[in-house]
Amino acid sequence: MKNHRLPQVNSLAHVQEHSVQLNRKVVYLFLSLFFLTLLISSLPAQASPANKNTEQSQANRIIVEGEYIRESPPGAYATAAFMTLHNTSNQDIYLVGAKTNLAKIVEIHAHRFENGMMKMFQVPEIKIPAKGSIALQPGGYHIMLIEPSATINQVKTVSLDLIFKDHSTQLLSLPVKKRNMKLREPPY
Ligand SMILES: [Cu+2]
Repeated sequence: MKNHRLPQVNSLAHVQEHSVQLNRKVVYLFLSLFFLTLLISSLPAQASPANKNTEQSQANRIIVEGEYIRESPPGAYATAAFMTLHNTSNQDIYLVGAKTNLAKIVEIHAHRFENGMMKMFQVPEIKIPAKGSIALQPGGYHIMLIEPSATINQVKTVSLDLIFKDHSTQLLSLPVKKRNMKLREPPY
């Protein structure tokens, strides 16, 4: 009886061992796939602007002055950031974008007269001439924050990255300014 049962136990143990090995293989396969996915998804992040700043970066040639962000009116779909950009270099520099965690979409906008009305439109870039300055101000160039987070009105400053043509970035801390209704300024 004993002799007869022993091989069965051994065989069962063998099956268990085999299935443990198989499970390990499956786990390794999943881990490999997981890390491969992580690697692939991290590739665009490595190429992201934040890592590209060097001494010669365009971002380092730009001095930002008078930067602020407008308080967003209740239920508004957008608000805007304004500032003056000074180019200290001998070459034209282009602002090509901006980003912040507090808005879904960030665009560079300008204004033009259309049918007797001021209308804003998106532009791909703003040229900051060599040794010159450009003002982003209500009714002119502005950085449009579309679908801003409600948090904007509850914080004192908003972090915003300016992105230049060479992919270099400059991180700004913009104070949040209340809207002055008496001034009748253009909203953006
Ligand atoms: Cu706009």
